[in-house]
Amino acid sequence: MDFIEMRSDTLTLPTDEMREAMRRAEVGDDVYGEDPTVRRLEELAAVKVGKEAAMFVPSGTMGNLVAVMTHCRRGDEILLESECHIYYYEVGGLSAVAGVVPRLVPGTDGVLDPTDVEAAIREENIHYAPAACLAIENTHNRGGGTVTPIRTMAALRRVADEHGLGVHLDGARIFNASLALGVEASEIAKHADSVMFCLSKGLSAPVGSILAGSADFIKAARKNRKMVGGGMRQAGVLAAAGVVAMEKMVDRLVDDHANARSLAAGLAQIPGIAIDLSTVQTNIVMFDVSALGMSASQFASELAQEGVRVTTRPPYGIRAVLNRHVDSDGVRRALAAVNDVCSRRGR
Ligand code: TLP
Repeated sequence: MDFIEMRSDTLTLPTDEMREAMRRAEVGDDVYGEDPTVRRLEELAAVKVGKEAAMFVPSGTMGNLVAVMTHCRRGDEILLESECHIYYYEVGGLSAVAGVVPRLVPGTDGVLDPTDVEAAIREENIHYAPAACLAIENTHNRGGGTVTPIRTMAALRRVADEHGLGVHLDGARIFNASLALGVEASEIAKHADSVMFCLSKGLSAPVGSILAGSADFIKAARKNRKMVGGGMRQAGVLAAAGVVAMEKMVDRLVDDHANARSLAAGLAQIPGIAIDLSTVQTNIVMFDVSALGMSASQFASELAQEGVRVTTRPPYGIRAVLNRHVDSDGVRRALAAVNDVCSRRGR
């Protein structure tokens, strides 16, 4: 890449080892349960997050949707953090497809307060949609890659238990959370009944996510996955890259976190850029350009002309996601480019 790609960690390309594993993958028809590579990935993934069973899905969005369909009946209520991915970025599938009613609870930078969740759960009343599930996102995308601490996960679990709710964890970036918290991913996932995580983000697989849970949960989820068209055939070609992602790519996320911290520290020095360093906990860096008198999209397009790609959080927010294609030299070049854009604005 001759530009610095920080729009997302989803833009990471498969490694040579992944491509080679894909070429060699032993495959079968996975709808018949006969793809050995998919099975291997699912077994590996279940162990990694400490669940009985796991299922390969084409995307995180489908993993979350199928989880919601499996936890809830149509007309049930699901509690979610107001800015969470399931609500914000999944095309309303939770209502349009799963038929559930979202009840939003604002968090702090995406982190839910168990007391607020408890207050949002309504006692049974003939008028109300029955609450069936609580969804937690860790790390939290719109929060800026923020991490929900283990004690908060445990407290949220207690609240859910007291009210008979299932707990789903959108752990698209659970290994980033695990690294930031200094615990195994299974220590985070144990506070949820189901967990979705992505192979296709910082772990660099070309396609695919995992939904894990109890054997019964995954059995029901397989049927829901089939319903929404996620029954794949010789999917071992894709799963093979997922196996490499799980076995070889988790430890390298530490580099993305270090690069995110140095990008954030550099941005904090540039006049016109506002950044809350306390939210920079993993591989996402959010900052604000309002003081430059530019919209986020104006800023992003000027930066793109300097060879640095980021996404916008309108009206003034910018998101940069560190990934394996951006090294410390890339961070340095990105900071120089931001500096240039800011200086042109007379800052
Ligand atoms: N996030 C993408 C975009 O959809 C915004 C990104 O670039 O960050 N949960 C979380 C927390 C996510 O961040 C994402 C993807 C998903 C679920 C969905 O995964 P995919 O893209 O595989 O459907």
